[in-house]
Amino acid sequence: LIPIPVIDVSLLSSEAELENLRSALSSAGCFQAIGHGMSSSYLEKIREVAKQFFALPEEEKQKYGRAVNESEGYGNDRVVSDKQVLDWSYRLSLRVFPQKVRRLSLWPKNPTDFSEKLEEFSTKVKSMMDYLLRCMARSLNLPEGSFLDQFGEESMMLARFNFYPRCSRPDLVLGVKPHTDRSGITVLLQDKEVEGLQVLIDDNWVSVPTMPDAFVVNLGDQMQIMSNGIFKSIMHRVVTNTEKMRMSLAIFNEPDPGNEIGPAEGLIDESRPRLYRSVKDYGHINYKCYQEGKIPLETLKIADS
Ligand code: AKG
Repeated sequence: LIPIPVIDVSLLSSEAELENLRSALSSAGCFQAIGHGMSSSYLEKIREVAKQFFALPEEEKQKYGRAVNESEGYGNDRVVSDKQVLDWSYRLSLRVFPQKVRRLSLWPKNPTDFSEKLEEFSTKVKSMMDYLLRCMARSLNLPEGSFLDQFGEESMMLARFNFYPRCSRPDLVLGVKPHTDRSGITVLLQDKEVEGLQVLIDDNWVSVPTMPDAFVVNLGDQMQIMSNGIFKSIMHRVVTNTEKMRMSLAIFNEPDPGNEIGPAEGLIDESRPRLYRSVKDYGHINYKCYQEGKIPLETLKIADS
């Protein structure tokens, strides 16, 4: 059994926990974060507003329905081809940062405290992510801001509420197909009780156990680029379940698409040549590559490296 690393965020001022962080991200590319300062009763409130929203009648939820070719709003898997097996899920995706890009008309009015709770939660998650990005740089002996500065003041954060209904044929359909995140870093609040998330470690799909008060932190493609391939962007998927429905909330954080990002200078030397070229708006490249059936990170690799 391959265990998923657990990192205590409150201990990251110690060299020993920093080393655990470096090791988790360079081997697994993910970890469960505890000691982050958000209480179980607080996390319960976030889960509660999500649950209340998904429990609304379909026509009420459709008021926030996603338009064709848009990424924000409520709906199912986006259709990109007639051969596609659709993911077995309902999603509500909302951009939360920078504040000016919020489309508040898509933020549910019901439950009435939805917006307030999302605003508060995403602000807390943002400050935890900023801290983790500083720790990640320190764990590689880089200046603290090496990654955070590349994200910039206007880093883009998207919240995605996922609802996976029961499914009679888990052998035929997934909740989310295998993918790596295009983000730099993703923080996921899993369902309290129902497992479903699996990560690919050493060619094995490993179930991420539920830990009610922990966040799953996944590294995305853009941190693999910035760390010059030292940190891994984790491949993951969600399986379906005949017995129980499942919910999760993912917060994706990616660098300001106007910023050029690339491997941190301190991570390039003769023994470790530069693996990736610098890039702007990786999200766009990522989307195009998926449509064309290419692996996005491969297209940015420098030849002979
Ligand atoms: C996604 O929203 O991209 C996920 O991977 C969701 C993971 C989960 O539901 O645990």
